[in-house]
Amino acid sequence: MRTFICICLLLLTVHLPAQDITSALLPMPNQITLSKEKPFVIRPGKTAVYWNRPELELMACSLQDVLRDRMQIEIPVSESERADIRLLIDSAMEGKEHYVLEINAKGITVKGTTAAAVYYGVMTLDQLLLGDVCATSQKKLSSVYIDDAPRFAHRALMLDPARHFLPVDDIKFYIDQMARYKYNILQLHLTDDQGWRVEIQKHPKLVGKDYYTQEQLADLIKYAARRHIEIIPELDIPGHTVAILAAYPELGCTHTDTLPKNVGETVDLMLCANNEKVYTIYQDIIKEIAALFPSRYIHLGGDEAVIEKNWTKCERCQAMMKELGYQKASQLMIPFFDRMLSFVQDNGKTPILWCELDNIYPPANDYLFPYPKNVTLVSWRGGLTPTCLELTRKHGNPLIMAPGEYAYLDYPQFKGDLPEFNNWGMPVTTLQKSYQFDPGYGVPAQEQAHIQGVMGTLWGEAIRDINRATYMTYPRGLALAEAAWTQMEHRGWESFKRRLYPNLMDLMKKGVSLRVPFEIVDR
Ligand code: TNX
Repeated sequence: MRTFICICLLLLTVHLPAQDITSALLPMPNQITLSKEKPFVIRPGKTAVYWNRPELELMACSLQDVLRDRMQIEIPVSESERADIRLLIDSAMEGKEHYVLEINAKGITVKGTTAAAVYYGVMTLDQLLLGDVCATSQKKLSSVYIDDAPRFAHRALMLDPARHFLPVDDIKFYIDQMARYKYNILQLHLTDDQGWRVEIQKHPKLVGKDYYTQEQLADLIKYAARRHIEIIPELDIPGHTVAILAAYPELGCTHTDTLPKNVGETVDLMLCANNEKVYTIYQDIIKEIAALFPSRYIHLGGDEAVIEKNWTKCERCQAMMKELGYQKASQLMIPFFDRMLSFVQDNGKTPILWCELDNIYPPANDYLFPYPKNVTLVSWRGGLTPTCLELTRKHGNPLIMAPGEYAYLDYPQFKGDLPEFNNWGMPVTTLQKSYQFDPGYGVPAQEQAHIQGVMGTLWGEAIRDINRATYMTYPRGLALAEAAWTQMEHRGWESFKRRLYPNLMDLMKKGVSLRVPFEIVDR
C-alpha cells in the first residue's frame, strides 16, 4: 500500500508547475491579480499575527496552523495593528463570505465582513503556500491580490450514516477536508430503512445499536461550526421509514400490520397519512431536532414515496381520501406534508424536501407543484433537473442543485470502479463529467436567481466506512466545490486538472483515501 502511495505521489509531483503560485488554488478564486512587487519575507521571531475582533481569534489559530504545516514556522500573536500579518473584519466590505487576501513586501492582510470570510482567505493562503515553491523553501511569499466571493451561498456535501453508520470522529475527518475546499454545509441523512441514527430523548426506542447521542451531535455541530460548516439534519418521510416502523409498528398502514418490518430491508413501507400518532411523534422529534441543530433548515425527505403499494391499499388512507374528495392516494401527500412542514416552521426553521415531479416515479406522485413557497427544494433526478429548475422558478421555491448525473458521489467513477461500491448498477460519473456541471444549467441569469447552491450526495448503501466515503468523494468533490464557488467564466477543465495534482497529493499526505484519476494524467 505504501509503495503504491509513493508511486502516486511521485507521478503527481512531476506535474507540479514550479513557479505558478495559483497552481493549487481550488476552488479557483473569482479575481486574482498577480504582482511584480517584491515578495513578503517571513522574519522568524518578528513576524506576528494581529486580529481586530475577538471572533477572529480562531481564524488566527487556523492561520498559525497553516504556516506551521506548510512552512514549519511558529507565528506568535501580536496586539499591534502594525504586525505584518493582519486579520481584519472590515464592515465596509460587501457580502458575508467576500474576502480580500493581499500579500506584498509589507506582509499579509486578510479581510472580510465576517469571520467566515476571513477563514476562506486563510484557506486560500494555505493553497497559495501549497503551490508556491519559494514560499516553503525560502520563506518568501509572492505578492498577490485576491478579491474573492462565492458564486453560491449553499455549498454542500451529504453523508448518509443511516445506511452505514459512520462514527463521529470519521465525520469530523470528512469535515476537515470539506472546510479546506470552502464547503459550508454538511447534510446528514439521519434516518432511513437501514437505521435511525439520532437519539430522541422522548422516544428512546427509535435508535438501535449504532446512533449518535444528542451530546455527540452537539459536539459535532460545534466542531463543524468552528470550520464554518453548518450541519443540516434530514429525517426522511413518509417513505424510507422502515427503521421507525420497526420501533413503532403502529405508525404504519392497516394493511402492513402483519408485514415484517426488518430494519435494513428496503421494502415499500410508509408512514400512514391518516394516523394521529404519526403526527404526534414527529412533532416531538422535530422539536428535539430543532433544538439540537442550530441550522436554519430541517430536511424532511419526501422522496420515493411508494404510494400505490401503500396508501392506496390502506383502509385509513382510503377513508381520508373519501373525506377530502381525493381521487388518488398520492394527493394525501398534500395534507400529510402541510402538517409536517408546519412542525418545522413552528420551530422557526425552513423545511427542505427532495424535488419530486409528477408522473416520473411510478405510480404518479401528485404531491408536487405547487409546493408551498417557503419550502426549499433539492433537484436530484438527473434528467428531470431542467423541469425542476423551471417549476421552482415559476412557483418561487429556492432550489439546491444535486442532479444525479453530475453530483451523485455514490455513482462509479469509471467503468469497473470497485464493483462493491456501486450502489444499484448506477451509470459512470467521471471526474470530467462532474466538472462539466454548471449549477445554472446555462439558463439566463434572471432565471437562475432562485438557485441557492450545490450539493454532492454520497448515498451510503455501499459506503461501509470512511475510507470508502472519501474514495468516492475525492476527487469529484473538488469539481463540485469549484462548481459551487467559482463563476463559470473563471473555470476550465485544463486549468482544473493542473490545480488538481497538488491537491490530490496534499489530501493523500493527510491520509485521505481517494481515487487517483489516472485517465487524465498526461504522459
Ligand atoms: C435515490 S436521491 C435516493 C436514495 C438512494 C439513492 C441511490 C434520493 C432523494 N433518494 O434513497 O440512496 O437514490 O443513488
